[in-house]
Amino acid sequence: MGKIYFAGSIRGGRNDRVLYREIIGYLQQYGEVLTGHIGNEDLSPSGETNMLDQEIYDRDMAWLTSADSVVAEVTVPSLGVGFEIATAIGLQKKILCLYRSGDERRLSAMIAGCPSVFVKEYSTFEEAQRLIDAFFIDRRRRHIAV
Ligand code: 6K6
Repeated sequence: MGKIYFAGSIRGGRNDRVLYREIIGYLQQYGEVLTGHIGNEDLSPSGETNMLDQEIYDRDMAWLTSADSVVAEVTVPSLGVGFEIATAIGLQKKILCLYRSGDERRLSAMIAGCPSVFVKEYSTFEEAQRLIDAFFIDRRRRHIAV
């Protein structure tokens, strides 16, 4: 099984942290999730104080480089998640962006309009599960076909 880099907002805001944890749990059937701490409910926007920002950056970039695929929950806008998506595109990773549309907000055109990522809208966790299934089952077929 491959390695999965999950991206979700930390300093951008922790409102979706419970959902991140659920998504991470679901992703584990498809591979090793490198960034399980993003779903950690105890992680505050300023938490994990024992690591310097540069150590976090270095570790996450190494994980991203080693990952086979990237799944990002992009509903809460996050500079870090946007940066990771752009970096993953440069590394030619397969990328799934999951987004919950709302009345007020719209996804950044730099993600919504990017042809190098799969952007999928959903509203319930069950819908997110089906989108994740489709993303990984499609990947497996591709592997078999090659
Ligand atoms: C933890 C809590 C607050 O700050 C931290 C530092 N710890 C981080 N640990 C791991 N990954 C991080 C951390 N901060 C940012 N990231 C990465 O950037 C994650 O992989 C997230 O996908 C993304 C979140 O970026 P921001 O801009 O929302 O923080």
